[in-house]
Amino acid sequence: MKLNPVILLLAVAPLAFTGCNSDSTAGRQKAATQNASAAQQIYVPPGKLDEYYAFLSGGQSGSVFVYGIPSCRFIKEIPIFEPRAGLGYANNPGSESYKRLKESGPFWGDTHHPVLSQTDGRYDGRNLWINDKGNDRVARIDLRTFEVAEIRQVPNIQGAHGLAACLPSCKYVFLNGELEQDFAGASTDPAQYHSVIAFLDAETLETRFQVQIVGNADIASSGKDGRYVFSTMYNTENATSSEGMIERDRDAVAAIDVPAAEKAVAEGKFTRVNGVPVIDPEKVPGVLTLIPVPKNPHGCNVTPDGKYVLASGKLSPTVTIIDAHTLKVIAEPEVGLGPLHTTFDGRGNAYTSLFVDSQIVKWNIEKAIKGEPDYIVDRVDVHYNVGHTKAAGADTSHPSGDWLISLNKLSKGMFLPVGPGMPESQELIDISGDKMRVVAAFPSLPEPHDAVMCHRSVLEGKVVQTYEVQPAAVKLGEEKIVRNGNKVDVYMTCIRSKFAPEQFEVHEGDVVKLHLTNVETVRDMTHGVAIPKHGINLAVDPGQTAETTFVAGKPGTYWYYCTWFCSALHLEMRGRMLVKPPGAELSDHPGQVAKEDKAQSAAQKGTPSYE
Ligand code: RUQ
Ligand code: CUA
Ligand code: CA
Repeated sequence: MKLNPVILLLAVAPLAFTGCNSDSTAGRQKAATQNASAAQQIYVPPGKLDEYYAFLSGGQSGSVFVYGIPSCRFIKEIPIFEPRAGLGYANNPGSESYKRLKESGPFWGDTHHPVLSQTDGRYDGRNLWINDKGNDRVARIDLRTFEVAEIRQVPNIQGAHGLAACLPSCKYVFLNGELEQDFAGASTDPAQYHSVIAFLDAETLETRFQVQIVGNADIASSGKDGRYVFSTMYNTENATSSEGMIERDRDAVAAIDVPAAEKAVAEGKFTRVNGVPVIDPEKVPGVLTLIPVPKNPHGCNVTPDGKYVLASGKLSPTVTIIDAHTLKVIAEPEVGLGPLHTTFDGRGNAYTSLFVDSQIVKWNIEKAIKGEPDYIVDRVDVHYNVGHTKAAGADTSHPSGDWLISLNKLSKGMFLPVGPGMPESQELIDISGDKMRVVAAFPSLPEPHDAVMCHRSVLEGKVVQTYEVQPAAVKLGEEKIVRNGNKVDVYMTCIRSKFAPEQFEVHEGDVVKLHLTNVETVRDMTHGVAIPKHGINLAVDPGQTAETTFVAGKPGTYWYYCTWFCSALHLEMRGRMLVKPPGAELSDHPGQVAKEDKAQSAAQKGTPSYE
């Protein structure tokens, strides 16, 4: 029988339309409801604080980005290896931060792995460490001020990549050499190549000892009981070409017995290279164990209970589960394509980033060990090509189990196009239920590799409101100008809305050292001082003293002015540097301004005239 196509079309059309219609309406409604509930989850009303701090490494920006979670609001950039004029960091050649950075190496960095200090298996809110893969440095950030406290270049190492703290004590942080070289860094002969894992004093960042390995060391993670620390190695071939680096079917996880290494150092079983004791494990058995794992592993993560270390396969679709005490491989579950890093919820689940699949896969560790077929719990798509992933508190013994960040390498169409290059893309995933839920995406500067998230209670009461009075501080009313030949010290204070002295005189060519103390006693009253045509822009937080040295330029009037909007008299907050020709007579009026100024004396009594 032949059917009339028109009748057929009419017959099915209403059905088709209703079906389609109701489907899309329901679909849209469902999506809208889901979006609304996701929006509610991340909404933090104005004036309310986020629950978590997320510290994202800044990659080739050389810094650390601080975001609030769950709102995904950007709060601060901590400049470390690169100057940041806005914050007065390392941009004034005569300043302390500039000199310290210059002493440590070049003015750029490639930060990868932020590490928070712990006490008794919990974040303690004291220190944040970060490595610079580009110039083999480590920095320590003091979390009382969120500023760099130490920067140090590490000898005998190239491509200082993996960084972790030795748990449980955090006595050392250890740093992995990813790029092979000879000890002196002076040979081109591959037969001389090896890498070191460097153990640094966690406070001073001085290198205490190093362990030499043949091949390279990539990502680092510490056991929880003070015995072993672990590093993945993808170039056990010790090759110099990418083909050569993928020759072997298995590479390794290196386990270093830290007490055994300390004993070797105490017994003098080392060679001193560039001032650092280096242990050759071939000569001191027991210090290094190589555990074979599939081809070119990447991430290395110890479970919160300290039982297992997981090596993510990268070129193998597996994660290798190693007993962290016996160092035996106990399972190798398949998880998906391109596994890079693994993080934890504290409920027995692992979350592995899959670079090739652009997914986070959630899987149950014990089920995978027992070989139960349903060990994969859930998968969620991320956008796109995830590198690191980190759940809140996941490096401690007590993960929070609620939020996870996916640090994606490509954002493609996720944000408004800003040219051929696009911002980096992070996604926030709710992991509190059985199913994961992507609830937000947020851009950042290039390029976060790793992140660490801690609850705000960790830092409550730790972050200071104002700087403690520093020994070099200039006290209110004690401002002065001290001349010694062509060297001039200007001791200056600032407070809403005045610099004291409001003018000073120097000769052309004088070497002027400015000591500027912000004598405010309330949080957030930052002042800045810019000196036109002299390359000076400082930022000074309440209680802080900044110093910088410069050479006075051509004769003339140079108004120094406040760069941080601080009060209704912010624009009036300025003073004059009067540069006179060599030999001209100079006069000073230091002190008088500070003592007689009404705004200042009011502020001193705690009743500032301008808020
Ligand atoms: S590394 S993903 Cu330092 Cu994994 Cu970048
Ligand atoms: Cu001080 Cu503006
Ligand atoms: Ca290899």
